[in-house]
Amino acid sequence: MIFTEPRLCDISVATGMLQNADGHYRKSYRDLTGLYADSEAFDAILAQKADAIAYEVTSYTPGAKTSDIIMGVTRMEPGKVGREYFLTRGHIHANGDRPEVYHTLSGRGVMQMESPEGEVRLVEMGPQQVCYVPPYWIHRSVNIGDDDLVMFFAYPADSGQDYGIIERSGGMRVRIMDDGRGGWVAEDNPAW
Ligand code: S6P
Ligand code: ZN
Repeated sequence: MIFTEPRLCDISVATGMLQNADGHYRKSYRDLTGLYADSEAFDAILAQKADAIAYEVTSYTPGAKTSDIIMGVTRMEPGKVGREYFLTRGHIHANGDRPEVYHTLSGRGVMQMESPEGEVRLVEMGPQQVCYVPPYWIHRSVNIGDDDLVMFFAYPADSGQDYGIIERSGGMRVRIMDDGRGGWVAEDNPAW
């Protein structure tokens, strides 16, 4: 039997990156066109920083099987598009029965989850809180804080990501908005 080699990866919380990673992807604001409700406010951001990094993911993939675990770090800038807090695109795992674990390292976020039938679960997370995202839940992270949101994640390597499930249904059922008092409120997404 051939054993997989162990791998030690440092996490730089300050830069929001996994060191000794073998995967790195970035999403610019331009890449997020169509994601937010307020298109005028989004155009104003594009005019300023279309190619700046909105969020980035560094990860380590030891193999491709269900029994392999991808681990990594997502770092997302703070900010809002109009009243809507910055977010990741969100997806369901293409193999829907694969779960995921998210651990907030710094910043404040909401793990926004939705079942394929439209049930909504919103879990606010701060440093050293861990959220278990069960199988079949669509998930995205939302940065509700004033600083970068840095989260460690781990999930089975053959999960895959299906982004179409959200695109086809006009986004997720609710949007996480500024409540005008420094907090957040979930408002129905009329496009859903
Ligand atoms: C993958 C896992 C994370 C996200 C990352 C970016 O299953 O949930 O690595 O990929 O947080 O989000 P998204 O929705 O753009 O892939
Ligand atoms: Zn995922």
